[in-house]
Amino acid sequence: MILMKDIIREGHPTLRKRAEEVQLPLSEDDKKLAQDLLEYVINSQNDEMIEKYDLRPGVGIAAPQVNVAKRIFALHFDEESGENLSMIAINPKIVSHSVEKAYLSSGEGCLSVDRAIPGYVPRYARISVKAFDAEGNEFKMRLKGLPAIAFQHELDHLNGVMFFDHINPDNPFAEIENAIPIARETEE
Ligand code: K1U
Ligand code: NI
Repeated sequence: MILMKDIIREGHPTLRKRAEEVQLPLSEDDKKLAQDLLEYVINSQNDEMIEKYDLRPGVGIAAPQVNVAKRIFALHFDEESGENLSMIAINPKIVSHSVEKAYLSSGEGCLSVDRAIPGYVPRYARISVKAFDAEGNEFKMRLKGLPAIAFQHELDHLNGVMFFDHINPDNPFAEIENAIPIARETEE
């Protein structure tokens, strides 16, 4: 089971590496890693598990964040979030994307970053993606809203990119052209 102690933090070199493609069919070790990543995000949205294991909530986590430089991540949005999406993504790719951008009006956070970094992070508003699941089956889907932003955040982790790399250093809250703001449910 993945715990906070297993998650590496900014400054660790693995977070800045391009992760390696995963060989298919998946090895048992890679399958276990993918399932452990998904388990972390599910547990981290459960109040009892948060309390018991001192977890930090997340909707996604990528293999490099547990110091494994492989192209695997997991995303989980429970029904309460209104999204109801749970996925393991192996060798994920963005096939096409909107011209329109989107950004979280509250900015982004990261399980590997222990400080608040203010600023807008421009992302594509809508993406068409493909990836393989833990059984090695290819799937394709379209994403928008918070799931699209989370997918791009996790894909960045596979390319050694951190969310704050995208923030305008001169004016973190500068208007982003042709972009829609997205408010989290907890926001007013
Ligand atoms: O990769 C990570 O560090 C996890 C990170 C990914 C992320 C997704 C979307 C926007 C920004 C960052 C998080 O999951 S941050 C926590 C979060 O966004 C969240 C947690 C619980 C409920 C709702 C949102
Ligand atoms: Ni992150």
